[in-house]
Amino acid sequence: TGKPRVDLADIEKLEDTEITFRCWVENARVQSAKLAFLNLRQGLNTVQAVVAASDKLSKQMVKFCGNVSTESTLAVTGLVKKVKEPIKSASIKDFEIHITALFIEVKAEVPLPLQVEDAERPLPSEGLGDEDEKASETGDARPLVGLNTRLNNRTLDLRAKINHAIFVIKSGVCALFQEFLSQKGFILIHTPKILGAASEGGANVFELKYFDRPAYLAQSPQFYKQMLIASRFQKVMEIGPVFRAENSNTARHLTEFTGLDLEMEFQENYHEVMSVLEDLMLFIFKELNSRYEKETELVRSAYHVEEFKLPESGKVPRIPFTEGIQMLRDAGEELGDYDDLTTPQEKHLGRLVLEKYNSDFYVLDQFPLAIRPAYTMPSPANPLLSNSYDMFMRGQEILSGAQRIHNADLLAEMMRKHDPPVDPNGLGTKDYVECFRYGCPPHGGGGFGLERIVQFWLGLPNIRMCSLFPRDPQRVIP
Ligand code: ATP
Ligand code: AMO
Repeated sequence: TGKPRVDLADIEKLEDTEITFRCWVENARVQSAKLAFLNLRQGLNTVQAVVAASDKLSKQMVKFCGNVSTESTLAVTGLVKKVKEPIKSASIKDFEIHITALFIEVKAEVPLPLQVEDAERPLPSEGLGDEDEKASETGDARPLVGLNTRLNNRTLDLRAKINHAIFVIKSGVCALFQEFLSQKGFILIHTPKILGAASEGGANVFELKYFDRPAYLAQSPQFYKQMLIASRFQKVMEIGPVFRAENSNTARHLTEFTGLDLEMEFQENYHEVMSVLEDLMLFIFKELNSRYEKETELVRSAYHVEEFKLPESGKVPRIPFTEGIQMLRDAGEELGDYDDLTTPQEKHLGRLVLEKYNSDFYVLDQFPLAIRPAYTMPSPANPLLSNSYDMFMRGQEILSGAQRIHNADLLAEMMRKHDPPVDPNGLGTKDYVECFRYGCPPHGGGGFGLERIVQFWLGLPNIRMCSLFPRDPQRVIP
């Protein structure tokens, strides 16, 4: 039509004017030979449109508009009219569009492999395995569509408002992470993801062909972020992909996820690092609540998830690992002083902490040394413990971190003694260990799993929902 396209967010200012806008068809229905209704979507807004036959508009036009296929993209021209009764089925409740012209830009094929309205509904369960087409337990006649079908048709799935909200929040967490840490003087770094040897010295790495030799995908920026501290960068942060060749088919593991990492020099005590991490998360939670209230509410209400509780005092519960063990024992769990917690035990502790401290967010400090990576600083008070910590949201781990060993000889010794051992002279590890021979301040840091922060903030049943195109042991497409 050559007219400027409008944003439906401005509709209040456009009453009684004729507008042209780009939109998607949510649904279209012919009411009678003279009347058809359409639900049109633009961004997160939906509006109802009416096509009524008159001397200017033919019955053929009514039929044509009422039969446009769902998910087609259109250019629509129409008059903005205030309605008497609020419209329930649209997000724009006080106005509707009286269509005068409609142009189909791209017609969506019929049938769609996935209905977007099905993607709007909650998952039947964690959505692992083949639960597609499982009937709803809510008494709804239409069966709920499982996660596999949704992910196989991800571009249609992602059109659902609930999915837009998830990824707006995910983007928000990254922006807030950077905003807070930049303000504290952290600089954003970009470390290599193609490595000559396994980062962390572990086994969970993907090998790839790098010309005529093997290389590996980074399972963490760990060595590099520490090497930058040894390069006199005092505070560094990174947001980047992390690859894990773990055959973990759970609701909280991916083979590729986004790591939010930081590393910093400290003055007296590694608790300075923990304070930065706690303040960072409190800032992120507070700003998510204010800047992303609408998106958070949209997702949580679909899944009947309770709000995320934070301590009123503003003080994050910082619980020594041994105290956590004691809380679990008092609640009937059997476990030794230096045992690692299983996932069910972690979740149990989450419930106990919530009861005691009224917080869904907390930190466990002073983990047993034996269950931590080789670079972890042993605790000066008890060599079986370490200056290391994990953070939890709703009883599930979102971060691991520690004070690191900054003495090359001690680091080499701890690597050799580690189970499984790490070769301190190996390709890739040698440069890391040697960098501490030429001066390095005490330092510590941590790594968050971004998808987990989003998953547990929203209380979602599966981490795959928080990755645009998730990778897991079964899935590398789309
Ligand atoms: P981190 O790597 O820091 O320990 P994480 O939360 O990924 O973080 P993992 O050690 O990978 O921790 O696993 C923690 C728990 O997750 C395990 O104790 C186990 O209970 C559970 N888990 C891991 N893989 C599987 C799997 N394939 N099936 C069932 N549970 C698993
Ligand atoms: P870790 O191995 O515990 O620590 O990883 C850090 C955080 O990353 C997340 N995470 C995952 N998210 C999705 N899928 C996975 N398979 C997965 N594995 C881990 C978790 C976890 O807390 N170098 C250390 C960090 C450090 O000490 O700075 C590390 O990589 O939220």
